[in-house]
Amino acid sequence: MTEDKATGDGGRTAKDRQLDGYRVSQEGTALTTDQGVRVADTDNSLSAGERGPTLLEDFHFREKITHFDHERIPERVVHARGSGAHGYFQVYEPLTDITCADFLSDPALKTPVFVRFSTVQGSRGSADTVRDVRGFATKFYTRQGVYDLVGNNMPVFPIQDGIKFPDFVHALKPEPHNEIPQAQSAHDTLWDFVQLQPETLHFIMWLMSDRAIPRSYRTMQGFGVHTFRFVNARGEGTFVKFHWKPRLGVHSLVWDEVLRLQGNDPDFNRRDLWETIERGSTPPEWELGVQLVPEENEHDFDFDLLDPTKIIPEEVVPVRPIGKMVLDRNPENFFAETEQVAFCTANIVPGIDFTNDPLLQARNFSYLDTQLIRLGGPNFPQIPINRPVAPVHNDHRDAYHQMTIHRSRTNYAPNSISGGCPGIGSHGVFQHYQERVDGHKIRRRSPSFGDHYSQATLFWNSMSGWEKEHIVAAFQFELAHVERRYIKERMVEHLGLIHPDLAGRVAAGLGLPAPAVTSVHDRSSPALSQARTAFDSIATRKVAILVTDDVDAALVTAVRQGLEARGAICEALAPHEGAVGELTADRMLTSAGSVLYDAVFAAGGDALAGVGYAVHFVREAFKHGKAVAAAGAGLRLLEAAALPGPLSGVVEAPDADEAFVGAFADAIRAHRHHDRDTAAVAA
Ligand code: HDD
Repeated sequence: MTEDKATGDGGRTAKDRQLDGYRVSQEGTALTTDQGVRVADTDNSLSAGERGPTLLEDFHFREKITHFDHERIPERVVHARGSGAHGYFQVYEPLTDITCADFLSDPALKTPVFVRFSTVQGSRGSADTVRDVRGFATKFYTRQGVYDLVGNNMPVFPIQDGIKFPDFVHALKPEPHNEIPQAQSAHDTLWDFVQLQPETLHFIMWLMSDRAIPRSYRTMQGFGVHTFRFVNARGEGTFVKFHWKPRLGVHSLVWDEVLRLQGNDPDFNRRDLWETIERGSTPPEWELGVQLVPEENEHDFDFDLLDPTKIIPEEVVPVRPIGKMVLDRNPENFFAETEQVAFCTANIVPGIDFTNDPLLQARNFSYLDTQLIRLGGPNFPQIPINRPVAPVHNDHRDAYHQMTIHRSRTNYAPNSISGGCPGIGSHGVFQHYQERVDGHKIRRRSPSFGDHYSQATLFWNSMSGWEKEHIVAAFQFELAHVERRYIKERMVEHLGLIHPDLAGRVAAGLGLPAPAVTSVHDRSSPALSQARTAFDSIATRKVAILVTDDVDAALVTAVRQGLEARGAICEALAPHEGAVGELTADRMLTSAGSVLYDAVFAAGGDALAGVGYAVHFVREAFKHGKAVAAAGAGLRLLEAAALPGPLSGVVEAPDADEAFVGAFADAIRAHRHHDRDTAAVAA
């Protein structure tokens, strides 16, 4: 059982080796039917004469078309659009005092994982960069069976009880009469639901924040959302909340950039994940942290630990880092892996257990149920990507797509004919946490779930100035798309109960009166602000270098080398493909919008200032708060762009010396320069 140790076999995991058995290469093969019969012609169907009707006996034609006709499976009812990757998880130190989970017990163990990131509202073909929650689902292939941590990039959910999930999703999705809008929350039905269901409000604050428009899947947090339980070998429980923290910090796009990206590259987040893993130098990495609450402290908070619309502020219960996850291999086939992967919150292993969070309880039913229709029957755990690396033995039999040839003469328990096998083990078995449960059968929300405003206020209070600015703008944008005025008015009233400042500013944009001022608390949780995230690296940031044929190649090389040494990715963009002076263009300028990059360097030559698209490129990057630099002849492009100033993040110098490169890297490291958010620059 040591095959998953961190060393040996070229870093390949037990899951890799298992998947090998299913991988098929077409290289050097001849075309056959599904029955293995070699095919002579796949371009012309069998017909009665050259101009005659197609013959029914053309089994190759019929098989080919039939298979094609059945290629689609239902997309996920939510989280339909996603991207997956393989990797591993490694715990820092044994956690055996709090959990008997094997994969959390040995720092030398690399547990294989498959992660699927997703958007929630849109169809499979929708754009990546929309205002939405992102799914962050991790399948751990542990030696004790599959553990799924099916989380989101926001720590709270819009509803408290799973019975409201169909209502929320129906309200969120495109409206039923005309299926508009696609992958957008800015429409009447969503906001109608929100104004009537104030438990959504804390989540809505997150949704209106920049968390809903991540720069990359690699720069967003993940949360298990619910309070779960760790259980140790003595059967003692500890409440736990899971946090994934990205190594590169939590970074977002800006709204105008989001809108333009949807046209420039609808696959922006998917491509970013894929290309980063292919490049290999800085694989996506997260630290797993836990907030632990002893059972006896369950009622120490002014909210209910079982309420999934609440966080435990990190300042109250610190996040303890327990391990890291690295994603280092792309799937080989999107459908086989990313589309067919089936997560289920009920997939847990010894040492981890549920709580009575009513949302979690509903999820434990929903996920298995949805896979039955989506993947066509109860044998979906046998699909390669879903197979545990732990051995599977039970008396489940038959059903659609059974892949296993069970040799046993018995399929029931107890039996004597097969020696009682598979028998009940004594070691490593899953033991449910023995929680005492006592109560009347009722349909009623616990009064401890009743406060829907305090944590929404906490979130607002914790934001920096520019984050508040973005939240106000997001509310204005969304509510401006709502047709019914009374819905806007009700929303402004709710916002007044969150914070009068927020309500007043949103109301002003909508031409509505500010609601009467109510008193709200002034507590904050600084850890919630993205202004406090990691800004220590420019690794994987993409920099556009604008050049024309008369460019000074030495200048470009100096900057490029300086940035690449710090981990950035540079691309030279020129008005045409091919050779540009002594350089080679990586891309044609007009085929690449500034929104595809995190920073821009105007390198010149002299002709650059006359290229209209380059002027637009720089102005647009500036408008989106990105680092802008110019040296040598490139300075003239900045003059032509007439950027307002002085504002941060613009670096200019006659030569590209080390000080210039350092200053440019510092400007890139800041990610976005938000003092420009309101700068008057048209792009
Ligand atoms: Fe869910 C998919 C995350 C509440 C029902 N959910 C799904 C996925 C993620 C989440 C990341 C995509 C998994 C993948 O990549 O295949 N869902 C959450 C989180 C929730 C949550 C973090 C609250 C804390 N979900 C939730 C509720 C219900 C569902 C309350 C139903 C009662 N979710 C589903 C589903 C999906 C799903 C219908 C659709 C596709 C799938 O399961 O496999 O069963």
